[in-house]
Amino acid sequence: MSFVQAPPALGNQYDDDPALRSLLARLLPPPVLAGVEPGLRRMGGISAELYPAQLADRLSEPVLTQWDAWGSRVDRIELTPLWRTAERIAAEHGVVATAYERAHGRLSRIHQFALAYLFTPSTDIYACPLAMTDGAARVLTDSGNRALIDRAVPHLTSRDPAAFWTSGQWMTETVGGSDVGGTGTEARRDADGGWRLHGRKWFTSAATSQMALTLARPEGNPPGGRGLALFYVETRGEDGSLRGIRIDRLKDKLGTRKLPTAELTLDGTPAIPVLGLSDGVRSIAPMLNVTRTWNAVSAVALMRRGLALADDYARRRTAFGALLAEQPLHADTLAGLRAEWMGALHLTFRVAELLGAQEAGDLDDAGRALLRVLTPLAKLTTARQAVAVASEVVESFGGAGYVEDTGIPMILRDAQVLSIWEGTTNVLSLDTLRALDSAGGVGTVRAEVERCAAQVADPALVPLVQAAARATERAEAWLEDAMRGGRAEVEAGARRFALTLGRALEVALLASHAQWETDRGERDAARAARRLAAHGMDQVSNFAGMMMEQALQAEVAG
Ligand code: MFK
Repeated sequence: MSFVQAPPALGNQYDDDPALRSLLARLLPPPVLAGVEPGLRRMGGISAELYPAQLADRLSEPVLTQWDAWGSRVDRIELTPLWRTAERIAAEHGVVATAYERAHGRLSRIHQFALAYLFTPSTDIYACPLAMTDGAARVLTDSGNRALIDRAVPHLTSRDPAAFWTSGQWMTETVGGSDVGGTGTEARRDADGGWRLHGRKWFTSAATSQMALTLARPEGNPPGGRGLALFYVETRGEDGSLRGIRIDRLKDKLGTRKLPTAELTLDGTPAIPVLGLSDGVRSIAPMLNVTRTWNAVSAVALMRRGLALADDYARRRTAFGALLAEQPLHADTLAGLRAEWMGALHLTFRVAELLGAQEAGDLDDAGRALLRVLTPLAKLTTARQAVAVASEVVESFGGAGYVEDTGIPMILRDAQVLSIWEGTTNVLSLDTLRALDSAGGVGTVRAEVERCAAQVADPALVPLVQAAARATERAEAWLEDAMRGGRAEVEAGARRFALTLGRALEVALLASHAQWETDRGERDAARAARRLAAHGMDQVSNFAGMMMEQALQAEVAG
């Protein structure tokens, strides 16, 4: 009889995740935790149940039909079966609605993002339309545009699958996804005094949404981001046909292949200005900050999925006479990945905590500044971690990880998008500089690291928060020095600078949580925090030192 390897399997993804449960036990008072836990456990069960369906659905992809048999242009997109299921589950379980119902006040974002974290890995990136739906609900609610709020927000935040709408976020054009100020779509007045959009959107995720927020330049406006305006679009008329929109094709992407990402031509699309006729980039920014938080949640969720599978496999797979889980080097490798995921989890949920407090009107100026800075830092840091962790997860399965029908390669392909969409690592590093500028400097981050350090007393944890504080100080010193060299020098180092701050925050937040766990006799977070700190934080002085060494070597050689 030949040997057959048992595949990895998943249990309830809430019960099996002590790091999430420990985090929620600290963040949520016992009555709130008791109230939300049954729903989280249900979602953890759904996540495990959907995983085999996700594997079975592996090869199906959305299909665009542009013409019917008789020559009429129809532009219909057929979604994959799992996406249709995911839409129903998302609505019924309030994966967006929870944040707007605000049943737990300032803690509602923590509840919502815990649901999203459990929902995301088994639903083929259905988190993308949910992220944009959430962002659109936020922008519309904040806009004060009563007609649009009354029209759309009840749909975007509905728990009834029949009433639930998703929203697109159409920003990217052929000039690029980053330099949005170059948007070429024009908004022209029609005979009735309404607005019609004309242009080409080059990369629109979730083209099947009922509405979208998009940018266009009202005719006669100047170039650049300030000349753009934010518009609301309903994609289909009452008869179901697209309103002045042609779907030119679906994108052939490295990953997220279930997402019907499309190129669109807007040819007289009726649209309504959301918030005046200029400053479109500023108007859509709250949406970006919400979707970037979703991006971080998705990064943590994909890391968790990879690790859940790798951990389970390590307990089933024997090599060289022992289970992988019992082999010191394999166990050590997985422990390193676990530390990265746990650091990312704590940074991401700190953003969720602050966002919830802000939305509940419970955040002071310093808290708002911190949220503004932590949002790009969490997005860029966790996205890079997700790609690295997903790559190691593939390797932890050996050859099986490289074989498509194990479902493992999909994790890596999907993770790779997280550092690109919603702003690349470099764009987010520059946004961090912009955010620090408005927040009054690195002191915002330093204060957060100090807040964490003040909670730590265990002698094994104190050196970790001290190291995080030193890394933050070095980043601050680097910035001051680079600013003397000019803008180009600051921008050139912005990524190393931002990653230093992101990693220092992760270590500080994880260490302070570890103190809370230690007080309760648990050491998981302490082990992970030590490990994360050992992976390193400081990418500015190490780099500066390396450059100096290279310069000296070149001088000696010369
Ligand atoms: C799985 C879940 C994830 C969900 C995935 C969804 C997939 C969807 C696929 C996509 O749609 S990806 C496309 C997303 N596109 C981006 O993320 C754009 C990336 N580029 C940037 O973020 C650029 O930095 C930016 C477009 C903002 C630069 O444009 P500008 O016109 O050069 O901006 P400028 O002049 O710096 O800023 C304009 C105003 O906006 C300023 O305010 P003021 O007018 O008051 O001075 C900025 O402070 C403000 N602003 C910019 N970014 C902000 C912001 N305010 C708050 N938060 C921000 N993040």
